[in-house]
Amino acid sequence: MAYETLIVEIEDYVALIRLNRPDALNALNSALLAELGEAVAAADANDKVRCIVITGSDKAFAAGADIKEMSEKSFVDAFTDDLFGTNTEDFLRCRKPIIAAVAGYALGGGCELAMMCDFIIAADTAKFGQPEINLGVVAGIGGTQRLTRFVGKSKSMDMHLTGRFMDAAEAERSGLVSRVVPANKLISEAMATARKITEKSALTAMAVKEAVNRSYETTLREGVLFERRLFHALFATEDQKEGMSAFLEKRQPQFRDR
Ligand code: CO8
Repeated sequence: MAYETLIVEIEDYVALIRLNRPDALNALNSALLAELGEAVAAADANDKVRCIVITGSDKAFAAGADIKEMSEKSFVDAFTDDLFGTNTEDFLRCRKPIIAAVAGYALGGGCELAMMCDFIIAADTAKFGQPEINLGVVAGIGGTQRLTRFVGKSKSMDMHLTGRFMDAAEAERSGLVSRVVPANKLISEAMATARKITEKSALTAMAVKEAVNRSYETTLREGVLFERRLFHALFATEDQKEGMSAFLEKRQPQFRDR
């Protein structure tokens, strides 16, 4: 399917979704957000996709929500249309693993989009920030909540109150990103990581995603119980038998997602 604001390629069971509004540093306008929702839902439903990578350009993952498009909105417009609410819920419905591969600016909604992915691989050029305060607003798709869980209250307050940017080294040090790679290796590293995930049982990968995400939604005790029940349930799958037999027989497992 052809998109106006995205480039989507599927290779080796990985869907690579590239945000493509170069003239606006991939600012997230309604057209892009709608297409991103469609592309992610299509990848989630596609048997030829087992992992998704979302990236931008060398200069910007995304410089935030599109300020030109937002600037004239009233409270009534934003509230009545549930501005960005539906996009967020659609995105979070995806059950397959999503990696954000971030080079350059990931600001405002761009930083929040990266944090809504399952993990972030950053180029050494990446810059993260929540500068909404400079525009007289706050983050709108989870920045105050997710960044705080990633990096703790003090750094999150610092980022949101000053609007400063965090470079890749600081982002790795503070737990926002899983690893930093040279900019010219970002896509190859992200794709290699995604391919590694595609070799696992897709069923088990979905269970991992559900269980880790549950840790954000619940108490430790409830989360651990949820995990234990998933662990028990996976003994009903062929992939558990295959995974454990393969280990004992000293061979690679052949998972069938059953
Ligand atoms: N919206 C619209 N256009 C943008 C945006 C944006 N967020 N960011 C950059 N652009 C445009 C610029 O207007 C410029 O266009 P033009 O050439 O037509 O004037 C072009 O991209 C290039 O930008 P610059 O000339 O400014 O490039 P610089 O290299 O000088 O600066 C910066 C790069 C530092 C990234 C700078 O562009 C900047 O500060 N951008 C705005 C960053 C920002 O404030 N982001 C937060 C936006 S608010 C937000 O995200 C709210 C979140 C709520 C939920 C989001 C859901 C999706």
